[in-house]
Amino acid sequence: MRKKFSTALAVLAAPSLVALPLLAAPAMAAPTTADDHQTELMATLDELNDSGGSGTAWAKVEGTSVWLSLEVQGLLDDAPHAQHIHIGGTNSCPDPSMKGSGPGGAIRTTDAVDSYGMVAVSLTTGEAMTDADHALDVAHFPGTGSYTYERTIEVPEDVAAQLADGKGVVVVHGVDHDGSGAYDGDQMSDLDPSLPTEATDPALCGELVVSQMQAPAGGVQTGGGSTEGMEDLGLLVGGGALAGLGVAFLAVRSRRTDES
Ligand SMILES: [Cu+2]
Repeated sequence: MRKKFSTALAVLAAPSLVALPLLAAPAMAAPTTADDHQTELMATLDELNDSGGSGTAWAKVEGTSVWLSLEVQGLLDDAPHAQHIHIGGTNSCPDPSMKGSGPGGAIRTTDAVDSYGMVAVSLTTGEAMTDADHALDVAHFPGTGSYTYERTIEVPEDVAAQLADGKGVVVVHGVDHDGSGAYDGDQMSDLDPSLPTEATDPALCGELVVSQMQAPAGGVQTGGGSTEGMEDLGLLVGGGALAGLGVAFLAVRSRRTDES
């Protein structure tokens, strides 16, 4: 199921992008300058659409460099979970009880766009592109229901400034509404009509708020199978799984420095 799904998506990737005006980040006329100092943010990821999932996200913004870490549990297994930072709207998560246009009143991605806005950053794995055009690059999103994600991403200045301002919202997608164990059903996605709406409906949402808390220095809970869902295990070789996240952050930063 997973392979077939990914292959179909790869084939459809190019045309589907054209059909995604709602996801495109608006061009900013006069980009503001991101703060030079480091801002730390945190989001509690709450379930939408009774997804059964939960999670936490941490972010650090320094200039236009954004380090992100996600811990997610309880979503549909063996299925890709697109994940993004959305910016815009009221920079908030929708009321989980809002009635959407999906099956049985499920909230579809576009139903809540007034709340969380559009995709600003695609939280893909490995070296995959991270702009809004890659919002459905499903081959490069986590593929299990529980996973740990970590990546440092260069973002445009206006995006960094808004994130540092506490205006980012993390949204994780993919909900098995009917409990069949796969993305299926009659209703197609509001983002890509070739996909079931289950594949793109929002499952988790959390507002990235400025935090005084340090990102966990002793390492987040990277128990047993927490990395199984990563498409690219190389992502973790930098030490994220064993060393603390703070150490991993420094490692990533120094590697970046070496390369430049
Ligand atoms: Cu999204």
